[in-house]
Amino acid sequence: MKKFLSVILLTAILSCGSALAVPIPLRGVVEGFYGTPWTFEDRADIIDFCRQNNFNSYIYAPKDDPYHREQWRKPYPADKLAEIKSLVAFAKKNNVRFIFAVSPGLDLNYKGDKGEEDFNSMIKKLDAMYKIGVRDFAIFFDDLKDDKGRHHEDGKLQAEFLNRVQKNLRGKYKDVAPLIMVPTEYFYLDMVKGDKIKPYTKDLAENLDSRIVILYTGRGVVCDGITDKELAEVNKIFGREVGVWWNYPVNDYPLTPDGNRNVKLALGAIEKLPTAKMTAIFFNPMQQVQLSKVSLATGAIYANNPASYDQINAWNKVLNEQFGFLAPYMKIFAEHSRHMENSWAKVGEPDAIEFATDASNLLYDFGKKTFIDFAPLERKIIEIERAADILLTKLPQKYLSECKPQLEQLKRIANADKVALESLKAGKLDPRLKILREEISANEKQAVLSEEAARKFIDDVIKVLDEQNKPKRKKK
Ligand code: 14T
Repeated sequence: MKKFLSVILLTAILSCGSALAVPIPLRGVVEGFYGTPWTFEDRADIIDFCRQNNFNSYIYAPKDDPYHREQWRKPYPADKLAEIKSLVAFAKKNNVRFIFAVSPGLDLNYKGDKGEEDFNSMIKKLDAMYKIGVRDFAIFFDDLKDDKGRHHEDGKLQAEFLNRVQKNLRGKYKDVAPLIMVPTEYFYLDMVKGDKIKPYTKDLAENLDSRIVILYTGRGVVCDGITDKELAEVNKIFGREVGVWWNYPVNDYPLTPDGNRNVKLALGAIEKLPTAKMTAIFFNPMQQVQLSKVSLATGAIYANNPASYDQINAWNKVLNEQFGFLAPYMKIFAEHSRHMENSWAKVGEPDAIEFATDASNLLYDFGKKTFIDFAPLERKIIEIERAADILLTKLPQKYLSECKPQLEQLKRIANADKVALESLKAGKLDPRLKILREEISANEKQAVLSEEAARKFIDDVIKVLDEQNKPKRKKK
C-alpha cells in the first residue's frame, strides 16, 4: 500500500513537474541605490509588500546612508538605531528577513594594527545590529573604481576578512545566517580578461568560505538579461551557486550625458532572467517607492516560480491588482516608460513597440508618397493624451507625487505628436512643432519617456519635413 501510494505520488510529481513551483530560496528587495534613501515609512511599506508578494528578504544597503558606506565605522546614533530596531521587529512579524549590509570598501584596512582596528569596528557594528534583532548580514565591496576605472582590491584579503567576520559571528551566535557579499568585480565582463579570470576574482573565489553567498549583476552592471548558460559560467568561476543582484527597476543613473538621476521611471516587467536553479535574487528598486512595486511585483512572480514565469501575464496581473480601474491608463503610461539605456546600461522591454512600428511605417509611406494610413497612429496619440489626463486627475496622491513630471511630459509629447501628424498630413511643417520640441527638451532634465517611440516621432517628422522643403540644388 505504501509503495503504491508513493508510486502515485511520484507520477503526480513527475507529470506536473513543470507546474510545481520552485521558489528561489532567498528572494526580495535590496535598497541599494544612490541618492536619497527611503524613509522609515517607505521601508515598512516595502516590507509589508514583500510579505504580500511572497518575497522573504529585504536588504538594507542605501548607498547614501553615511553609516552604511562613507562612515561605516561610526555606530548608528540612538534614534536611527531605534528606527532600525522597529523595522527589524516588523520584518520578523511579517516573515521577512531583514538583512543588514555594510559597504566598508572605500577605506577598509586589511593588514596590521589598522586591519585589527577595522575588523573590530566591523564586529562592533554588526554586534549592535544583532542586539536589536538582526540575524542576517551582508558586506558589499562594489563600486570601488578610481577615476581611471581601476580598482586596487585584493581578492584574498577580502575573502579572509569576510571569512573571519563570519566565523566570529557564527561562533558567538548560533542563529546567524550565512553572510551575503558583493565582490568588487561584480559583473561578468569585469571578472574576465579574454578567456582568463582576473586575479582579484580568482583569489576571491579560491579563498572565500563556500557558505558565503555571492551576488552578481549579470554580464554588465545593468544588462539585458541573464541566461542559464551565463549563470552556470559564473557558478563555475566561484565554485558555488551564486545569487543575482538585479538592477531593474533602479533608475539612479543618468540616461543622457548631462542628465539627472531618477528622471525616467522603470515601469516594465522583469524579463530575461534564468530559469535554472539559483540561490538568491534581489531587485534594486527606484527611489520612487510606490511605482517600483509594478516591476517588483513581477519580480516576485518570477522569483516564486522562474520556470513558469510569463512577463506579459505578470505585467497585466500586477497593473490590474495595483491600479484597479486606472490599470488601462497606467498600462499606456508604463508602455512608454520601461526601457532603460545609456552608454553602459541596457535593460527592459523597448518602449511602446507598436507606436514605434506604426510611426516608422508611416514615415516610410510618406517618403514613398504612396497611400498613407494615418489612423492607427492618430488613435494611439489620442489614447496617450487621454491616459495622461485621466492619471493626472485620478491617480492617488502617493503615486502622483512620484510621477507628475513624467505624466506632464507624456502629455507634452502626445500634444507635439499630434502637431507632427497634422504637419505630415498637410505636407508642411507647422512652425509650432519646433517650439513644442524645445519645451519637451527643456523638461527632459526632470522627465524622460519613450525616447525611441513617441518622443522620437517628433524629431523624425521635423527632419523629414525640413529635408523636403530644402531648396533643391539644380543639376547641371
Ligand atoms: F552592488 C552592485 F551589484 C551594484 O549594482 N552596485 C551599484 C548600485 O548601488 C547602483 O544602484 C547600480 C545602478 O546604478 O549600479 C551600481 O552602481 C554603479 C555602477 C556603475 F558602473 C553606478 C554607476 C556606474 F557607472
